[in-house]
Amino acid sequence: MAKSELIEGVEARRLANAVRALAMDAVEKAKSGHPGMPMGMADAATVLFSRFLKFDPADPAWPDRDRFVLSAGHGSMLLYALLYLTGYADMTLDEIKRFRQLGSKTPGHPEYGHAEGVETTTGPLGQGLANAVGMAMAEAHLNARFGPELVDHRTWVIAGDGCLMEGISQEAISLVGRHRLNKLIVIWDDNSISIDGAISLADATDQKARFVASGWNVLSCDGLDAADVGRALEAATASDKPVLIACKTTIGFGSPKKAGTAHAHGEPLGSEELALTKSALGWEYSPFETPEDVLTAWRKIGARGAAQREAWAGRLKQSPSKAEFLAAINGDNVDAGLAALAEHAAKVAQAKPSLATRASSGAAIEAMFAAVPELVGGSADLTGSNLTRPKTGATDFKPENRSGRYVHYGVREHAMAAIMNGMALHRGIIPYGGTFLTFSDYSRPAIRLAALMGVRVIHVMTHDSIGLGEDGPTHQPVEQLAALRAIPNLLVFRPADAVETAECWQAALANETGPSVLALSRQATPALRSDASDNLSARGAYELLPAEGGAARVALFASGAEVALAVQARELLQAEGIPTRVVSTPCFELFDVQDEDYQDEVVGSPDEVRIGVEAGIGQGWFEMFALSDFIGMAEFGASAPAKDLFAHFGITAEAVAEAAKALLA
Ligand SMILES: Cc1ncc(C[n+]2csc(CCOP(=O)(O)OP(=O)(O)O)c2C)c(N)n1
Repeated sequence: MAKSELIEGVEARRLANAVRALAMDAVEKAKSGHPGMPMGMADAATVLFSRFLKFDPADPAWPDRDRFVLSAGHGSMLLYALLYLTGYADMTLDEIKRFRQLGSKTPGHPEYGHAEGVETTTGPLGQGLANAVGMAMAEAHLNARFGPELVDHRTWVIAGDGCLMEGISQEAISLVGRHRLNKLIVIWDDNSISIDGAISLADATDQKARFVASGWNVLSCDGLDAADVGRALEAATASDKPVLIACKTTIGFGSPKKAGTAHAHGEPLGSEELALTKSALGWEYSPFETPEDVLTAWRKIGARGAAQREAWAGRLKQSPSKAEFLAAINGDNVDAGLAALAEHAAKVAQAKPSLATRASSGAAIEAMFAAVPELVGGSADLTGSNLTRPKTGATDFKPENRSGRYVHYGVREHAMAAIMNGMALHRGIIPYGGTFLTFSDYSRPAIRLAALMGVRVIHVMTHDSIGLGEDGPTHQPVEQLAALRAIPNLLVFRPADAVETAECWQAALANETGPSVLALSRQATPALRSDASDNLSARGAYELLPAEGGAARVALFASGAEVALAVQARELLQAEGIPTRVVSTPCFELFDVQDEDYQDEVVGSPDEVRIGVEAGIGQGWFEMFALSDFIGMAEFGASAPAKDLFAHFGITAEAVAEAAKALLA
């Protein structure tokens, strides 16, 4: 590294050593963590933060800041050290000392919402890279919508070998390559080491060739040479395509015994080696101490962005689009969308269409799309099946039309979900995307992170049961609803008819603190509701039909397309003089948070026979509604017409009525 490289009067290496020292000390104190990556990448990150990244610690959420994503989340101390050194108010030295402790702003992996400057939760490798693609897409879209005066920033990523080995990376890089989003710059920590040892144990990919093949520009640099890193980053900012910078580093750089080995990856150096390392780096300060000249220089670096932010604020003030821009960033148009959906629900309550709920969802999207310009839809190559594309108002997002509000994600369910997370985190976009419910398994890791982060992402998942018929068991979800319901802070909706579908869309759109899944039928369902004045689905479960001829002896609980079947079963039972009521259960999670009185009222008296009906597994049903029995699936489906399958698996009105009578006997 060129010794002469000076930043704010201090040698770049000395600035980087402050990052290294904090990372080593924090991991040592916590007795756990990953020092190797921050030690290897400290020089490159120093160059990025001091010379390229547009940020202002005094206003961390400034909308036109560059986004920085530490995809290699195990190296979290790299980010925490940089946030502390550059002067983010909430990242105090105490927080650094509380690394990995309960309630700290410095959890083991960066978690969105804990400390300012952490743009996304990373740790599950590859997710951050795909989030960054979503952020870059959001930037490009909003840049087209509001112009460069208000939106003109880059997305920078530090990714490791692990991120690049994960399958999601290929999904993400090929999509962004196709879109030629040149403001995305990925700095690859090319250190040839992961946990088990050398990367060559498990991978011989020519990564540079892979990125080139996916439509990227690829640059290389010596990650331990600030001048060389600066040269590469400078070149990257002039690219006409997304850029990968292969940044050659040494894991655990500075450690005499551990550098360049997997031993530096994920364990404290140990006091002896730590002392040897500091001495090798010429760092003669006590634990957690950053010498004044170094801290002053870092704080000056942190203060530089204020001028850019103020200039931007001035432009915003003058802009005729100011109100529209702020409404977009703050999600203020959601109210108009909710109103449009309420109007739509009232119409379908009158019209009473018999439609597949996927078609009702398409109509709901159509109804609100114009009212909420922030909605950006898409599908993982199933547009015609998911019915996610409104007939009016949606054009394709593409290089020639970045203001397009419809994304063809290609066959990339996992990246689609992670990209939507990135869009939502960026703000200014409310993403929704479609696939088949059975492939929620492919999206699941990213859905889980959306739930953990608490971001509004809406998944439209159609073909939600054996009711899809002939495509067979590979495509028929059985355990997916239960599996999704197991994710905390995720709302899983399964509407029964057109009114409920509009209501569920309303609840999903209003859910700004977490993701939602809309599970929708391929097959038509009859209209069940004729009044949409109150959003009953938002209560999670409600009595659709009361018992007649006395107190209910049977209560049938059903979701989605099976509600109509429960209604038929009720008719059979009522015809035999058995008072039976039907409860529709579009969203377990929302029912679970209703007050106890309401829950008791819906669940009913212990004297009733209570049967659940859903063409999926019964897991979760018995506890939620204190059931006596459940009619559903206990095995995989089969390839046949839907009607035959329901008969074959015993999910029929007759079977429900028989089960009720058996329990009453
Ligand atoms: C999806 C996922 N799988 C596994 C892990 C566990 N893990 C954390 S770091 C790591 C190795 C990463 O290697 P690399 O990216 O080269 O990081 P470095 O060793 O250079 O720090 C693994 C397997 C994880 N965090 N996420």
